[in-house]
Amino acid sequence: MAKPPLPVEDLTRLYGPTLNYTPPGGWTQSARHAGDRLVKTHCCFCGQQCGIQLRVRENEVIGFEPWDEFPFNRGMLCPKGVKRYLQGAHPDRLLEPMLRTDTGFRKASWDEALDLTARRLKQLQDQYGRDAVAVLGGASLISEKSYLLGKFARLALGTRHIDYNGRLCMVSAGTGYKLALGVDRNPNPWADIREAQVVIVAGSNVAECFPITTDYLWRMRDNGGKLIVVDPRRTPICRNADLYLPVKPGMDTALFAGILHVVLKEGLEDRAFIANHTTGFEAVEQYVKQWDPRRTAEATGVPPEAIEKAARWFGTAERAMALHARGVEHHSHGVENVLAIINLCLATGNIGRPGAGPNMITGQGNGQGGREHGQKCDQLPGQRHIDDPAARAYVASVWGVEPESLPTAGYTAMEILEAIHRGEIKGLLSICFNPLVSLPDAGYIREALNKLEFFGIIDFFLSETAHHADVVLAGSLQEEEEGVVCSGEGRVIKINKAVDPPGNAWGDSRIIVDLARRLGAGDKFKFSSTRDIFEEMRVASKGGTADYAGITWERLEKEMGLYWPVPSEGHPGTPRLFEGGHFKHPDGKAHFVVAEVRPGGDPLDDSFPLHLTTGRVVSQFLSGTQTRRIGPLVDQYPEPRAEIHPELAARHGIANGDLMTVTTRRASMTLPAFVVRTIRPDTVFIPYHWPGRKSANMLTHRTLDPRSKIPEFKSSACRIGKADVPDGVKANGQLNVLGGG
Ligand SMILES: Nc1nc2c(c(=O)[nH]1)N[C@H]1C(S)=C(S)[C@@H](COP(=O)(O)OP(=O)(O)OC[C@H]3O[C@@H](n4cnc5c(=O)[nH]c(N)nc54)[C@H](O)[C@@H]3O)O[C@H]1N2
Ligand SMILES: Nc1nc2c(c(=O)[nH]1)N[C@H]1C(S)=C(S)[C@@H](COP(=O)(O)OP(=O)(O)OC[C@H]3O[C@@H](n4cnc5c(=O)[nH]c(N)nc54)[C@H](O)[C@@H]3O)O[C@H]1N2
Ligand code: SF4
Ligand SMILES: [Mo]
Repeated sequence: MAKPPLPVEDLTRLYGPTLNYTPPGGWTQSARHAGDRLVKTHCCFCGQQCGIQLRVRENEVIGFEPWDEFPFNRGMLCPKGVKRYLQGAHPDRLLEPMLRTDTGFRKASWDEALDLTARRLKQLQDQYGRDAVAVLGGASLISEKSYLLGKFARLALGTRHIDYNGRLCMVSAGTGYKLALGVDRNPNPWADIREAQVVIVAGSNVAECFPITTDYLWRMRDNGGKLIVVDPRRTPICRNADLYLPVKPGMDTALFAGILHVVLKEGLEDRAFIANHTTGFEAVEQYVKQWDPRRTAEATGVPPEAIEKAARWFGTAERAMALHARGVEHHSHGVENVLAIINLCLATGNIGRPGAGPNMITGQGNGQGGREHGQKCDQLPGQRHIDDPAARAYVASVWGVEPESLPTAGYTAMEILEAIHRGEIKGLLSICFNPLVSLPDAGYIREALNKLEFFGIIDFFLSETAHHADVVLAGSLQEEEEGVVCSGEGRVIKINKAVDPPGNAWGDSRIIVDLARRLGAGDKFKFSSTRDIFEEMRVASKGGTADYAGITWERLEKEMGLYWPVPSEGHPGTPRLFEGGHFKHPDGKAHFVVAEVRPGGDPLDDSFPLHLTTGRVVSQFLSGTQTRRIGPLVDQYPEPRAEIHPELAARHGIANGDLMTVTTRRASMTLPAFVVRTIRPDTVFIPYHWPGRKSANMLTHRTLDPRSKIPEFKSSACRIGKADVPDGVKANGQLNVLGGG
């Protein structure tokens, strides 16, 4: 029986983010004291994983210092990194477990909260079967926690259904790289970017989302290299671009087919590399024949001369790289987009060498490590496939169980929510995920959450999703437990513990281990520290693709990280993959895969004639649970605005700052207009970091890529209009009048 929903607007009022919080000493760091400790670790936010030193006084992180020696960022940090330390002692920090009541939440003891969680999950499994309960994880978690969570789902609950928020992030890239190259990791270390003669950045707002990569691109240009940017918006990195290709949202496969067409027509391909190190070239060659510059230009909105220029630069360079992020991956043909980029690199022999290769720019803090050790629905530790009998046998032997007892592959993140909506999944345990804000079609997601018979959440802030939970377990920030993450480069690095969780909050790993014991699986979870978990994870990954067998915490500290695979303790690690043209498929070759142009899942028509695309701004992070609480970050960009071109604005009589509505086939949203010349006139952009009626995900649709199961956040059909605003309501800063929470 579904439970009646609590009044969410009330909860938002009761438990919404504290915005007027000012830490003691103001928003700048407090003065240094003699007794302060410095802890070398990494930023908890994006996949760049910048080195940082946290300044700690007693049991509180009170500031930071740059860590100049860490080679990736050499002391540089972005606006989020320098403010991350303000989360630990924030007044909204959850300091004890909470149970839902008829009107909100009450504090509970750990015994009460954990007993209830274990009992309800077990009851639901007894009543409806093991797969009636699902687990959701996250790629901000250190790898020890994601390994633990995968084992927890398979052994303590015995459910097939565990997946994670990285499913919304870059699984299209992972799927494409596995299909073409046999491994889901970036081919190049970032230092290679500086060596490239040409770099294409496709679908990434590098300056706002990966600020430190900007520096690598600048150095590449200082060395004489050329930068090509592919984006429907002229984002800040375009100031340094030599060529800008204003692609229509959703049309990257066609654009890269067009570029490859020119490369082949002009004979710029690397025939020797293709012959010796690849398969499948002929089919791709045949397919791109139809994508001549004129047809490509019509489909993509990029002028034919620009397509030719990009092809010539890329095709004649000795070392060329193509970096891509969510702009090409968040599509129902995200895998095709990625494959089209890889095909271009393979055809020109740009891979396995310094300054040459396709590379995905990793989003989440542990976006890479989070998809290596078994919190994906189809995965066992070491990036092994759960359907592979040898992988099952090996991991089962490490865990001390029979291979047959391991569940098979389950649903992906969005499919789990759909199964909840259908009533097939009844119970959910979620950590490090805020699906109500971050999944598409938020109205549908809210309905699903309200149907759950039991919902437990582990977080350190009360996210909007947690408003729907029965139990909220007060977990830990990254700096409150010790472990490893794998940065976007493929470099495994050490996260050091700075402080204990405050109040009566617990480390996430302690919560999961304790739950496993209460579910009767204690003998398989005899961990007393995250180091114990790491040591087991090393063994479980041994021989897998992401082989950590030779990694020790001590080596990571001493060597400033290690690039996997590291099969033995004497092994130096593998910064650059595929050197000498050796690929990870059984035949040792790279595989060309035809990337066919397909329409998106929410096509434009007369009623919805514009593209809506969504993404980020520099000062906010993901669903905003963390950054919407940090005053100076909020001040930089307090609420969503819809970016539109002056021509489009004029057509609708909208001036900068006016309230406007954006309507899709699902919902309508009212927000201020941000009139800018830097966007295509047929495209609207809204950042997605806010909940409730400020949520861009009310508007997005649920179509998934059939292979990666990523949602199509980057392209919905919409129409716009000037908002019908009641007299007296001014636009700027007045959005709260129209849309709560
Ligand atoms: N400040 C900040 N930084 C972050 C994050 C954050 O939330 N805030 N999140 C981190 C995470 S998890 C991620 S995944 C990354 C995301 O990093 P990015 O992918 O760089 O960021 P997005 O804003 O999602 O989208 C990137 C760009 O894609 C463009 N785009 C939209 N549609 C298309 C299309 O069809 N084709 C092409 N070629 N481009 C298109 C958009 O205009 C946008 O400029 O950022 C990471 N870093
Ligand atoms: N429309 C639209 N939607 C998008 C995107 C888009 O571009 N457009 N981008 C998508 C992408 S790329 C991503 S990555 C997702 C992200 O979507 P989410 O993963 O839902 O976003 P987060 O804000 O990271 O939510 C994580 C939650 O976990 C908590 N948390 C963080 N670290 C820890 C930890 O160490 N332990 C515990 N216990 N909790 C933790 C935070 O407080 C937060 O409540 O959003 C996706 N949604
Ligand atoms: S670039 Fe990413 S990792 Fe570096 S400080 Fe900014 S958010 Fe943190
Ligand atoms: Mo992401």
